[in-house]
Amino acid sequence: MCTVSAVPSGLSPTGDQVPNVETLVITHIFFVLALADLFCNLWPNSLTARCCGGLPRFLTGRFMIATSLQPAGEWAQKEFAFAVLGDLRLNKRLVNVATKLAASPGGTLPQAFPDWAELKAAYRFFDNRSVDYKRVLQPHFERTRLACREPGEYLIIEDSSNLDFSHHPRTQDLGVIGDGQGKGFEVHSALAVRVEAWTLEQRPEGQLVGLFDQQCRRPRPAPKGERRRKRLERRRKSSWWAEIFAGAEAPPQGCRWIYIADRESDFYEPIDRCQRKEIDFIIRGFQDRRLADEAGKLREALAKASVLGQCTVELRARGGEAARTAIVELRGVKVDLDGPWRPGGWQEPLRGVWVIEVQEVDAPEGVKEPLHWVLLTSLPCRTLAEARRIVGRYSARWWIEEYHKALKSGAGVEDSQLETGGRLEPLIAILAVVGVRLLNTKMLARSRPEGAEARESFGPEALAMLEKKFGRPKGPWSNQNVLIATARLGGFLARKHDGMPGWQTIWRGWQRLMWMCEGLETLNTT
Ligand SMILES: [Mn+2]
Repeated sequence: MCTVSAVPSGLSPTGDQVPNVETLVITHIFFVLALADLFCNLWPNSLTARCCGGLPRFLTGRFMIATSLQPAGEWAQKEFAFAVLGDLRLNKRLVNVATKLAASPGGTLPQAFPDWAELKAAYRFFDNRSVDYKRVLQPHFERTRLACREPGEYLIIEDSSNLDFSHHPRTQDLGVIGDGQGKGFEVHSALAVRVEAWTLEQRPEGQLVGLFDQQCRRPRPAPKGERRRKRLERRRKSSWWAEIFAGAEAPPQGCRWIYIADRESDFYEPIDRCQRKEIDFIIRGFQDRRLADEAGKLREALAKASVLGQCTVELRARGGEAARTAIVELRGVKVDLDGPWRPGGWQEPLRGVWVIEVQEVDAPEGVKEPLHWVLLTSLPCRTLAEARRIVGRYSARWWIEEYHKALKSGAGVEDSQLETGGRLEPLIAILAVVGVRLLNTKMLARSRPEGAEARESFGPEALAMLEKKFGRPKGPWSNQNVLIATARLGGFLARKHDGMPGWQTIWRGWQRLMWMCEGLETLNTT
């Protein structure tokens, strides 16, 4: 389906832009096909090996993501047959188009469809308005949500990020982002991570399950001179947070979902939605809040709470400040919070919310803003051990930051060929799934550098290519050296002080590797 939607609606089969779009479509199909094969393969192996021991795969629930190198038709069937496009004929067409393109990933549309009638049908399909962002991603969401109903603990981390297309003046019909000057999209993602282990520092280690939800919007600027009441009535950015749970079934027994969001989401609606569905939450508070039934505010209650102890938080480099390990002091208190006013009246209080204050102590010199978090959570926080795990889980928010970086780099690799926002959206939907796969590879290279998942899933041809290009690695091919070699194809220098490769080089290298394998296959078959 990915494929399909990458050719946006409104495309004229005779229009000038057709060749461009074709190239783009094919390239991305190529990404998606190959990545789906490789990384889907990577993922269930490690999951089953790690958390499910010897259970047969069909019992673990992740069997549905397990695709090894399978024939194109089978793959397309699995990925796309269940997309809801409103018309079964469209599904049939979708599977057909994807199959054809999978079998001919290096070519153009006319090459994939030598028959003129079929080519016309493919263009008509791409033109169809039913093939949109949400529908492309729906099967992926459903698989993720189903996988999250297996017993275990899941972090569902939500955040938003901008895809900036300001530097493409020719692209029409984009949203307004940033300070109102930028143009592009706002992506709002909820990423599911399954917690599998805890480090000694009480930080969770886990496996990426997938996107629980994702929205892509082209925001319009707020009307000038809008009043507060009008603003509250309008559907605003803040109303999206945790909204995914409002219509969803609560998690089953033995299955814990912990919703994690930063202070953009503060505060009432997300907590209310989580409480109604008995979903745990850790949300960073933004403003001080009134307590219910008593005088006073949240910060005052925190100030009276006793200190539970200290722990450390790893901070990544940002805003010119280097990465550092912050030493923080923790306090916890349980409160009832007053409900805010919304059109229709005052809202019910939020009962029994734990609040943890995380305050950096002895911040090194030159640090402008010592770390200070106020976390609102459903998880009890009576002891230092409990508090440390809550802080550890909140720190796992960097998974989603890393994911958005992957998505931005992916969208940046080939962002210039489509000329309207509506055409770019389905392309972003495809890249969203590819980004999940790439993130998982990167995470495996980090958490299990010596693991063999990448070797198994890249397969002998890709490894032979890498070997031909860079020589045989000292040991066997591992998660880490496969990722590094792939990035080297994309321009990563891999010198001693270079650390791990960034997203740009990973994407570029991956793309090149796939083209090389394609060339090899062509040589071997002719
Ligand atoms: Mn944010």
